[in-house]
Amino acid sequence: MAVQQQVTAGVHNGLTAKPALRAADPELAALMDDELTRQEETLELIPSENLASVAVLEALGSWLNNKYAEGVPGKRYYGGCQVVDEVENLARDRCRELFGADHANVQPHSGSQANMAAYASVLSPGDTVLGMALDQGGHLTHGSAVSFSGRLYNFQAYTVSDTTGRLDYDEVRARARQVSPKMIVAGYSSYPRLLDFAAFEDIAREVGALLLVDMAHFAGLVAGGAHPSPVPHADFVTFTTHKTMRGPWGGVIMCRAAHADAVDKSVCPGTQGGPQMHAIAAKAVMFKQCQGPEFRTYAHQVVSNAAALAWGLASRGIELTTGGTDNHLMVIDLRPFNLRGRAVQTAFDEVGITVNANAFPGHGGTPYNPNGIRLGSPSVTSRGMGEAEMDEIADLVSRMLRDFDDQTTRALVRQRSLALCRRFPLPYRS
Ligand code: DSN
Repeated sequence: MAVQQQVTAGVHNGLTAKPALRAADPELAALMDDELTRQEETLELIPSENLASVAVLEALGSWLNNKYAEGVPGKRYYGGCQVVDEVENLARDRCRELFGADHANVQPHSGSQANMAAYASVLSPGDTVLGMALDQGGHLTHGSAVSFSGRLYNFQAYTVSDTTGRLDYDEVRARARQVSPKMIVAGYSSYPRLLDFAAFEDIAREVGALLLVDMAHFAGLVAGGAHPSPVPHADFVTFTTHKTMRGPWGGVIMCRAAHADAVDKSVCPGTQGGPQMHAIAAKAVMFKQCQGPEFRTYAHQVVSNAAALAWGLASRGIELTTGGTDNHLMVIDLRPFNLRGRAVQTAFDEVGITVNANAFPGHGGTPYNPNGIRLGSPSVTSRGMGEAEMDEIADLVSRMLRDFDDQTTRALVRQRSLALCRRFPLPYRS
């Protein structure tokens, strides 16, 4: 009876009904309902988050979960892999076709695992690698001392320019000459500008290094033709599938043919055991979606929306690192407001705007409480929002920062953020 009431209370389609789960574990089912409501009623501005389609989630929540398939298609260590071989081949072929890559391994469980396996395919512990440090906009796996990357390898960092906040490729070249890395890593988690892949390739060739581009953040923009592709320039390209790609949580490694066997062995048995076949199936669905015209429109809209949001913020006097954005993300400098990232993130949660506190070069804060917040357009664009809504969001952000302690402002912003959310529902209920 309780199950039936919940089912009829608006949660009635294939994804939200979950009759078996509601019967088996009502407590967990209720938490899932709460999280769906939270997602529906908040403006998701964390640039690494997005909305997977119903088709992707249907593949993910399936009996493909049940199969062990260590190895690669055609060379598995377990019987019964005839069908999952076809599933993985679909994902691999679609990935190669989408990005024009020689080889793809679609098994990494996440972006960090993809980087770990890609590094281990050609590097030995202690080898020198040049990457963008975490406090410069890089990722944990680009050499942070608290990550396997910084502990296993001799990571050296290149930095952004003190004056512009942008990469200066002469400085990157000088740093590469200085440290003679075996690999250069290009990629970021919070750099709001395009990377010059040809420059990175040229620097890597000059110093005899391999080039790995971590396009975790912008893979979907590349797939949709809204961003230059690193694939022709790099020996390895890694990415995540749950950010701008709008797929299931996971990672992928692409590489030149010469590294294909080493990469496959480095993923399994090198750094992982069995692949998650349900996630690989969902990645296959995602790659198919990325090949279509709708996705191209989406990717271009993500970039236009980020530009509109950045313009809306800048025109209200809010300072952004590097002055704006070329991609899907931007970082607000909170110092002029005398605010810190942690308090802002918490206050924004209260008013239905989800952001994350983020460091930026020369910020002077701490990693846990930096002086910036990072915003992005991928998720709100997936809801169907456009430039007009970006201006509305910029206005809400601006009001919050200007009248930070004012409860009337907070109530008004909450009212307006909720109204916006209601106009652009998530795809999971209807
Ligand atoms: N944690 C991710 C992000 O938010 O950017 C990076 O993988």
